[in-house]
Amino acid sequence: MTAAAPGRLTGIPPEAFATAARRIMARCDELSRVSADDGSITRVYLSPEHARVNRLAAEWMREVGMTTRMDAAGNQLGLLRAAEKDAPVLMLGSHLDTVIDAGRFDGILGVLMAIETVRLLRVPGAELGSWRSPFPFGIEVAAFSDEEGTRFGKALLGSSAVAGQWDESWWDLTDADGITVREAYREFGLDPGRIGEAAHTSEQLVGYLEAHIEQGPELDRRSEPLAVVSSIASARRFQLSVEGEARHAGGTPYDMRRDALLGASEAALAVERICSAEHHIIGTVGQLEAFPGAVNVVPGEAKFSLDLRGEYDEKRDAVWQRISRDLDEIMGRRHLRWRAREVHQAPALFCDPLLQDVMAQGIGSTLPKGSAEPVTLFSPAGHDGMTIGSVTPVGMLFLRNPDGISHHPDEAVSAPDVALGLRAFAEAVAHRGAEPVS
Ligand code: HGY
Ligand code: MN
Ligand code: MN
Repeated sequence: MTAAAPGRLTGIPPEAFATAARRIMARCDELSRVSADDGSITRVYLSPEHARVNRLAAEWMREVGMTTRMDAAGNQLGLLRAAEKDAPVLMLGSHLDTVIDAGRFDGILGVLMAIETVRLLRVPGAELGSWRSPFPFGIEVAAFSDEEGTRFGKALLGSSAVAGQWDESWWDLTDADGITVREAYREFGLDPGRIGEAAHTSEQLVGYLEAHIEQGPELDRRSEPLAVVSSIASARRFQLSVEGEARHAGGTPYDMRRDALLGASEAALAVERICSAEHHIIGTVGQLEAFPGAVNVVPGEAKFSLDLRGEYDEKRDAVWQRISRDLDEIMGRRHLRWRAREVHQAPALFCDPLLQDVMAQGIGSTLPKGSAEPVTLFSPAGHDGMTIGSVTPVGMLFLRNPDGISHHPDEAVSAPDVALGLRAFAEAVAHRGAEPVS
């Protein structure tokens, strides 16, 4: 294989990336054992599992010379200062929370790659045994606490606080047990009144870089290990309810039925039909429940979720209008009533051109000289950069996930790809370090 294009980190022996990759894989396994459920991975916001992984991440951050703190929103942060004390920081990170029955790498890989990047790039500080950033900016690693929104339905709570975007109405969101965000904060040892302290200003940040597994099959299909991310899909999430009439499953003729579950089922098929005909528009009904839920009762009520994403906010919203019109027709024909409550919305995030460029240069340093331009992919999956992008430029790196399965225990990444990804990510940071700070 011809030598890779020269990077900035020529002083780091290739085996250092392989060693770090092995450490990352082992720690992904270790974190996967911190779960609310035996035999599967579920770790939600402000849970005992959240506290335990924060402690582990903090230990690993200190191990590479960072000072650590948990912020007012439960995010675990590590800081490697620059020589100049009040210098801004380049934030690296991802999230440690998971969906239900999750994989081992979604979010977790990016946090651990950020920590290992600090280990690779740090230089001795002024005091004996201390370390500092070699760049005119510090490096802050963020292990965000709630990217998925699994517990309270609203996603990106942790990074929204860091972006100074906390919405007071979120304190009253409740989990499946009726516990509010406010109560969960207090139980976790956080003071809701101090949430504003988690906010970072644009002046404090140089940018945000995140490495993440691709949560789709593109890289696997192209036999490519890495990609630059061009943009992150916008998101809207709804909880919908359908009202019909509960009746006897045997004695009720079909022409008298107002079956809410059939209305919701037709709605789910309409979502698939409408979205699958569009480019980069994705609609999913992930939850569906019938009430009263007895085998011998025609369902009088049904509740279901809708996760709607699009590359462009406007197009996503136009598709939501079309879906709504179809629901009016379906429910009207079945003599049902429907309503929708929006529980989450985040605009599309277009990655910063400079950070896309340094990420491409980072990947280029892992490719043989004269290779084609690195792959660039749109991310239909959401990420914390969607909120952080409101205060600072964002760049992302995707790593190949064989078959692309994610939000599932079979989610995977290979150690060699992690070593390559770590080289590319660290190179991207070094390339950013060679650019003007602001
Ligand atoms: O749902 C998403 O796209 C992300 O994985 N939270
Ligand atoms: Mn996820
Ligand atoms: Mn994720």
